[in-house]
Amino acid sequence: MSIDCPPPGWFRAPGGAERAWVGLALAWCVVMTIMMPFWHFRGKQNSTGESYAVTPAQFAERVGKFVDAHQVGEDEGWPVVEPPPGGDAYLQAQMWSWYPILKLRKGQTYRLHMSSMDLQHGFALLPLNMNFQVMPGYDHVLTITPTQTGEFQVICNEFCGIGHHLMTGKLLVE
Ligand SMILES: [Cu+2]
Repeated sequence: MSIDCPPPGWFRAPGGAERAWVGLALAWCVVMTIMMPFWHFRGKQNSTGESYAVTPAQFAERVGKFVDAHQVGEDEGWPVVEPPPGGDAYLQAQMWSWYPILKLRKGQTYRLHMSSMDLQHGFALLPLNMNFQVMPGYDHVLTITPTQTGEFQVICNEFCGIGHHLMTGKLLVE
C-alpha cells in the first residue's frame, strides 16, 4: 500500500551548509573515480590482471615440479623453495595452507603464479598492505620485485571455512 502524496510545494532545494557538503561529497566522488584508472597505470602495487586457465590438478603438478627442482631447505616440515632470479615462482592455496615457503632475493624480479585447489582464498602479505584474490581455475601471475629483506607472513583474507584463521604461510627475502 502506498502512502499519500506529499502536499504540493514540499520540496526545498538544499542551501547554505547542506549545499556545500553535497558539493564537497560530489567533488570527492569525482576525485576517487579519477584515481582508480590513475593508480592502475601509475601505482606499482596494482596487478596487471594477467591470468590463465588452469585446473587445480594441472597447477598442483606445476607446483610439485617447481618444489622438486628448486627446494633448498625445510622449515617445520614445509619445503623452502628458492626460484631462480627472474624466473617463475609458484604458490598454492588450499584449505588451509599456503604451499610452499618461498625464498626470494631482494631486487630480483619474479613471476609469482598463484592458484587455489578448492575455493576462493585471499593472498595477503604482512606487514605490507597487499591483498589479492586467489581463485581455483585461474593461474594468476603477479610480477613482483621484493624491496625489503626479512620474513613475511602470508595470510588468507577470504573466509574459507573452519580453519581459515590457521591458513598462514611464509615468504623469505634475503
Ligand atoms: Cu583461505
